Amino acid sequence: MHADLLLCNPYFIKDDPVTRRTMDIYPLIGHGYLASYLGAQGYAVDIFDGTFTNGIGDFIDKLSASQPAVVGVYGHVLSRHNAFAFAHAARERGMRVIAGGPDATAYCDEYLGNGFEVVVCGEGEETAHAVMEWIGRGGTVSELHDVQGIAFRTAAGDTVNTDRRPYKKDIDALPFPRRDREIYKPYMEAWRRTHGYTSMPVFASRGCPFDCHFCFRPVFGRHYRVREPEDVLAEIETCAGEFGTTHFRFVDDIFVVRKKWVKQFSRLIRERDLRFEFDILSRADLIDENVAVDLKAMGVRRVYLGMESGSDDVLNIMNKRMKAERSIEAAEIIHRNGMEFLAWILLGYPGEGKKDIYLTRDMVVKIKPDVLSISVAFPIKGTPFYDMVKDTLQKKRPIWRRTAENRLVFRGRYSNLFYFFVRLWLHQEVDLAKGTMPVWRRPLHVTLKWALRTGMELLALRSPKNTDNGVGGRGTKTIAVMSGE
Ligand code: B12
Ligand code: SF4
Repeated sequence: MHADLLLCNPYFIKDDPVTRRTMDIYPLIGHGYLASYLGAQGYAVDIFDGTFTNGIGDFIDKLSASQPAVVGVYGHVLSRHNAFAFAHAARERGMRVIAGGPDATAYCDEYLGNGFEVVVCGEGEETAHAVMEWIGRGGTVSELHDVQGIAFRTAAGDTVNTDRRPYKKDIDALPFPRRDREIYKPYMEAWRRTHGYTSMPVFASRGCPFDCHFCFRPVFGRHYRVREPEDVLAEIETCAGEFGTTHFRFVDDIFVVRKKWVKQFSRLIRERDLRFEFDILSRADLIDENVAVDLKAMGVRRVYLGMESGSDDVLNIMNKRMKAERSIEAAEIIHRNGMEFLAWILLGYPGEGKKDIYLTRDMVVKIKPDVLSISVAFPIKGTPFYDMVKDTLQKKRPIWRRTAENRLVFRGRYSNLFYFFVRLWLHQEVDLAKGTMPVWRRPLHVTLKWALRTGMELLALRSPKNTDNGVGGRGTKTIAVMSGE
C-alpha cells in the first residue's frame, strides 16, 4: 500500500513498566478521528502504533511497507524523544514529516527543531487536511502563513505560529473514529489477559470549561462541545457489534458537565435495555445524588475523580475552585449508589506543606477510594503552573519519560525521596483504613506505615527550601501568573 499519510504513535510499552503492569492503555482515538476524517476527503491513511511493537526497527519496516508520502507523528510528553527519532528516520527516506497532539502543540519549537516540517497545533482534523492539501499541491513555505492552527519555520529559521483555528462547533458532523482491527487487537488481548474483559475508548465531548492551573488543554481548550446522545450511543453499539466489547471508557476531559445530557444518555440506554459498563471522569463537585442515580442507571462502574488535595489552601492555589469537603461528599454519594471511584492526588504543588499533606491523608483515609492514584505535580508548558515554576526547572531532563514517573522536575519544598515516602505512606494508610488485607498481615502494614511516616518526617527536616514559585505565601489566593488561554 502506498499511503498518502502514515499516522504514528511513537510509544513503546516495553519501555514503560508501570503501564505494562496496569495495562490501562488504549489505542489513540485521535488517530482514528484523523484517519476517518481524512479518509472521507479521499486520502489513503495508514496507521503505525508502536505500543506493542519491538521499537523503532518495526517503524522502519512499516515505512518500507507503507511507502507514505507524509509521516504524521503524535506528540505526547512520554514519547517525545521517540517522536524525534521517527522524524529523522522518515526524513532520511525522503518523506515529509508533520506532528500533532498535545506535546507537539505545547513544544512546537522543539518539534520543528527536531525534524518536523509542520506542527498541527490543537484540534487536528481540519488543520491536518489543510496541511495535506498544501503538501499535495507542492505549496511554498510562505503559503503556510495562511493555514490556521499550525507552527512552522521560515527559511530564515524563525518559528511562526499562525492564528489558532476556531474550535469545531458541530462535533456530531465528524465521522466515527476509524477502529482498525489490527490496531485494536493487541490492546483487546492485553485487556483480556490483565483485566478479564476488553475495553474501548469513546469520546462524547471536547473541551473543559474549568481552569485548573496545572491542567493542560491546548488541544480542545475550554470551549466545551458535546455530541448528541443518540450519536454517541450509535457509535458504542457499532463497536459492541464489531468487537464484542461491552466496557467503554469515556476519554472526555470531563464527562459530567451537563447533567441534562447525562440524564438523556442514561434514559436512552435504559429505554433500549442495553447493558454496557462505563468508566468516566468527573470533578467531585459535579457529583450529586441525582446525577449519581443517572450514572449508575446507564452502567457506570467507575468514576475517575481529580481530587488533587485534601487542603483547601492547595486547591485554591491550583485554582481548582472547589473545597476538599466536596470530594468527601462525592465519594460518599458514589459508593452509596453502588459505583467505585478512583481518586487522583497531586503532590508537591507549589505552596503545599506538610500540614496540607496531613489533610490529604485525612481525606483519603475518610473516603477510602477503590483505587488511589498519586502523582507528583508535573508542570506542562502552556499552563499557569508551568509559568510559576519555569525558572526553577531542572536543566537535566526536565520532562517525564515514563508513566507515573513521579519525579519533581522543579525546585520544590521537599526532596524526591520525601515524596516517594509520602506516596507509599498514603497507600499504606488507605489500605489499612479499607481493611482489605488479611488480619495476620495487619501488624506488618501498621509497622510499615509508621516507618514510612517517620522517614517522611525525617526527610522533611532535611528539606525546607525556598519555594515561593510565585505563590504569595501559604494560604493566600495569589497566583502570580494567570492562565494564558
Ligand atoms: C484518555 C487519556 C488517557 C488514558 C488513555 C490514553 C491512552 N492512549 O492510552 C490514560 C488514563 C491511560 C492516560 C494516561 C496518561 N496520560 Co493521558 N490523557 C487522556 C485524555 C483525557 C484524552 C486523550 C484522547 O483520547 N484525546 C482525544 C483525541 C481525539 O485527541 P488527541 O489525541 O489530542 O488528538 C487530536 C489532536 O491532538 C490531533 N492529533 C493527534 N495526533 C496527531 C498526529 C498528527 C500527525 C496530527 C497532524 C494531528 C494529531 O488531532 C486529533 C483530533 O483532533 C488526554 C486529555 C485530552 N483531552 O486530550 C490526556 C493526556 C493526553 N494525557 C496526558 C498524560 C500526561 C498522561 C500520563 C503520562 C499521566 C500519568 N501521570 O501517568 C499517562 C500516560 C499513559 C501512557 N502510557 O500513554 C497529558 C499529555 C500531556 C502532554 N503534553 O503530552 C494529557 C493531554 C492530559 C493533560 N491535560 O495533562 N491518558
Ligand atoms: S483538571 Fe479536570 S476540571 Fe480541571 S481544567 Fe483539567 S479537565 Fe477541567
